[in-house]
Order: sequence, then structure tokens, then C-alpha cells
Amino acid sequence: RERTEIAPGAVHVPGYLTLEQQRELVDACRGWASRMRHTKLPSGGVMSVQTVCLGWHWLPYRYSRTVDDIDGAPVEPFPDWLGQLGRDALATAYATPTPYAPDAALINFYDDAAKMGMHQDKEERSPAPVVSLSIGDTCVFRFGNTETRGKPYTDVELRSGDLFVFGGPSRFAYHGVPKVLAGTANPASGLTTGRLNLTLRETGLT
Ligand code: MD5
Ligand code: FE
Repeated sequence: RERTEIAPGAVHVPGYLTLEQQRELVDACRGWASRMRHTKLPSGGVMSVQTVCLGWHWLPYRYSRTVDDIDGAPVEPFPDWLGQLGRDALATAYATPTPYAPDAALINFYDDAAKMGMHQDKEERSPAPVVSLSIGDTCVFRFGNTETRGKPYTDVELRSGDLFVFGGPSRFAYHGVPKVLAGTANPASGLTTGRLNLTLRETGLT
């Protein structure tokens, strides 16, 4: 299958998920959707994406076992089947079996107007790769460098079913989503509008 190394350790696998797998993931995410929220930032801003977490709850800029910024409820469990999918995804992207035990998922929903600014994911205490799965509308994903929020960066379109893995020297690169391409979702993915992104992580926390 097609695999493109965008940078060392950063691998794009277009069309990794079948449409059936996409629909199954969308169905699972509908079960968590009532807990999706716009995360509030310490700056006073609010993220335009809506997020629900599994396993560990992400809040700026730490993880918690409870949803501290909303209602203090226990975080939803991280299901075994999602860890299995993460291991298969990583083995596919790196074309070799690689030990991987993700214990957290961030599920982000982007409406037509949602974006994500350039940032690094560095709340995790493990250097393990991040696995990213996209469903629904195509987006422009901006993959940057480890030094600055700005150039140089590479823009990549992520389509429904695409896998992106960020590991090795790319694990702490700046990245963001400057644009969602409205109206591009294939309804057979299970989503008629908007974009879902699941990222699987090893937190390294106990
Ligand atoms: C998304 N999500 O498509 C984006 C990009 C996030 C997030 O950035 O933190 O939820 S998924 C790509 C990603 C995730 C983690 C690390 C890196 C990229 N990376 O090191 O480039 O909703
Ligand atoms: Fe990120």
C-alpha cells in the first residue's frame, strides 16, 4: 500500500481505513458525542474544535483521570479494540511490528469553520508515536518543524480514512489544521458534514 514519509518518523498512509471501519468508528464516536466540549484555554480563548477524551482527559496543559474542566466525572475508558487498531495502524505505517500500548485517545470534531493552531503535543511522558485517524471532510494538515510555530512547514491534505503517524524525530514537531474543506465528506464514511480526528497516544502516566 501507499506510504509517504513526510519527514523522518512522520508517515502518511492514505485510505488506511475501509469505509466499513470508518462507519464503525463514527458509530462509536456518536456514543461519546454527548461529552464533546469546546476546551477553554488559559488565555481566555475557546478551541473551535469539540473534543472528548478516552483513557486520560487532556486539558491545557496536562492529563487528568477526571474531566476537571467540565464536571469532574471519571474519563471514559479507553477500549481494548482501539488499542488493537492503533497497533495495526502503527505496524502498517512503519511496515514493521512495533510495540505500542496507547492509553489515551483525543477525539476531535471539526465543523466547517473549526481550525487548530500550530502547537506541539508534549503533555505525554512517553516518546511513543501518535497515531492519527481522519474521517469525514478533507482537511489541510500543516506539519511543521520542532523549533518554531512558523516556516518551514509542509501542507498535506488528509482525507477520510487516512492514517498519519508521528514518531521518532517528528514526535514533537509543531502541527495544526488551518482549514477544513467543507462539503468533501463521503456520506458512506458515516459523516455527512464535518471532520472527525482520533489521535491515540501513550501518556506514560500512571
Ligand atoms: C487533528 N489533532 O487533525 C490534529 C492533528 C491534536 C491534533 O493536533 O493534538 O489533537 S492530528 C496530528 C498530530 C497529532 C499529534 C502529533 C502530531 C500530529 N505531530 O507531532 O505532528 O485533529
Ligand atoms: Fe496535536
